[in-house]
Amino acid sequence: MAFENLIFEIENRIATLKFNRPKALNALNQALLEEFGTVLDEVEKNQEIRVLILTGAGEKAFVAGADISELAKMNPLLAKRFATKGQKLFSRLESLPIPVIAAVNGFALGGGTEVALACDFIYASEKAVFGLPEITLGLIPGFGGTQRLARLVGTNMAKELVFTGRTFSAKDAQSYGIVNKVCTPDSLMEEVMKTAMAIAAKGAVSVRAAKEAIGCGKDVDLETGCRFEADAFGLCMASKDAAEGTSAFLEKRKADFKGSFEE
Ligand code: CO8
Repeated sequence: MAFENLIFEIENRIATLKFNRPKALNALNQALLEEFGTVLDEVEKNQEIRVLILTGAGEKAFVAGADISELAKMNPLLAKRFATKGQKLFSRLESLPIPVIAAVNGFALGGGTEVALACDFIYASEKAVFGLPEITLGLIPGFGGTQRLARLVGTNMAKELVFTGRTFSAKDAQSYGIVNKVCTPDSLMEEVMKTAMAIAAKGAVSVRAAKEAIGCGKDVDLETGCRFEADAFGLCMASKDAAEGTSAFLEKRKADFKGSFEE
């Protein structure tokens, strides 16, 4: 699929979406968000894709935020509409049935940190710079940042980061629980791909069920979450993958997962 502001590729069942406006440090403008929506349509439809990776084109940035030249011209109604559009898109990203990994290769500011927070987990280059600097523009995060950051790192740390708008390193992001792994710039994509391939080699039905169960648990009490987990566990037993995985263990061989249900 060809786009103006994105590069989207699928190889070995792993899809990679690269934000591609390097001259503007991959800032999210309206045209890019439209294309992002089209990519999500494809990822939702294409049953072959097992993992989606998000990263930025060029050496310098993952995404340096929403496009400030567009923001500056918006009246309040348009700004609200744009914020809502971005929020819906990031919620769709978060709700994809397959795992999504952010490979943060440089600046991830404002909307850049927000899109990474909507992914299942983040690997970052040592050169990555995170932050929600909207306060320095007289604004606040508008693509879900106040909500996802507070849920991930706790309200007090989120308040400090949002009130000051200060940027922070990949190492700091890791210590706050935002980043899973910090890599050298040269090894980032290799490390992300290794993890993506390890996930893609597992049973697609169980990976989806695990994502759904963990996602469900964020918003409900423990008992409800556990009940959901038991239902999802039962459903996994109806998959060919469960039959294959358990047989392979007992037969002392490597499982060959197909990702389908019993007919
Ligand atoms: N929007 C538009 N253009 C940008 C952006 C951006 N967010 N960031 C960088 N650029 C452009 C620069 O204007 C510059 O363009 P040009 O070469 O034409 O002058 C080019 O990218 C390179 O940038 P710099 O020369 O500034 O590069 P530096 O290495 O000196 O600095 C920084 C890099 C520190 C990343 C710097 O560019 C910067 O501070 N950028 C802005 C970061 C920021 O404030 N992001 C938050 C934006 S607001 C936001 O994300 C809100 C999300 C919710 C929106 C809700 C909808 C209403």
